[in-house]
Amino acid sequence: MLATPQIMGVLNVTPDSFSDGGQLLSESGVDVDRLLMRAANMVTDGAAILDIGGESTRPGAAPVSTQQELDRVMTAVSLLAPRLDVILSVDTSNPQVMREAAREGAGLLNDVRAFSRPGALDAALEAQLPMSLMHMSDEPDRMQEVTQYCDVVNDVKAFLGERVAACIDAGIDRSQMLIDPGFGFGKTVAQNYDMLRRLGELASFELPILVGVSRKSMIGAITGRPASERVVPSAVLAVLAVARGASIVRVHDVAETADALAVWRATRGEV
Ligand code: 8Y7
Repeated sequence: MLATPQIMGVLNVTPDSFSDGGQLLSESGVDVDRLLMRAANMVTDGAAILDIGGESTRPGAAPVSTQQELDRVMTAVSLLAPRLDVILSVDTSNPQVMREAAREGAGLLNDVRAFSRPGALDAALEAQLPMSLMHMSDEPDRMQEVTQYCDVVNDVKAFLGERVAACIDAGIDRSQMLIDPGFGFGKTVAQNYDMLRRLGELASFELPILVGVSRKSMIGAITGRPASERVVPSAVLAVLAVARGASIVRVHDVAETADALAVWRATRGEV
């Protein structure tokens, strides 16, 4: 586990992500001034990692071509890598995007499909970067119909174990790997909360745990609030995730999460 929990700020260069889509991308492409401003603010607010995504994984989101995804992601990576002292994560399942981003200075590969696409393991092997293996039950369009688990935590652990093994078989070093139970990716509300309650059971992998719960529908289901009004409960869940072993929390609201983690650390005498 990393010494202190790290905040990963979400930077979507997509037209259609569920809570911040279209803010940094218009018809004419990536808005570089806004992107740089947003990214720099997140770093000032306490993000150690920025997660750049060029393809929405929201169910029903428009598929993007490799060229479109490359244009979006590479514009962001080449703009931010030389300017900000932060780890740039690329949220992609596309091996070509992984390769080019690594070449331009990306520092983490975040694949919600856990490097299952043809060529993805080879790209990760070449890149030699930290990589996040996330659980998702099926492709985004079908995942919410695939929520039949024997025991959600044990089944997610079995899946992650298989992906870790696949990475090792491909020649990738275990020290590069992070695991993520994939909150909201093919899980009912109850299963998501079960997973968070029992997050500590993932400690048996002895790998850093990444958690993304920020503004997700599991919060909307409890509070009845739209995505933009889920900031406080998102920060609460981020603290709980860290308290249960998460090393990295992926969030939209960096300053609020940093404050919440700071007061939580103070209660532990870690000021
Ligand atoms: C996660 C994620 C998203 C997550 C990791 C959203 C790209 C959906 N969620 N990556 N990506 N973990 N590793 O609500 O939970 O932001 S997209």
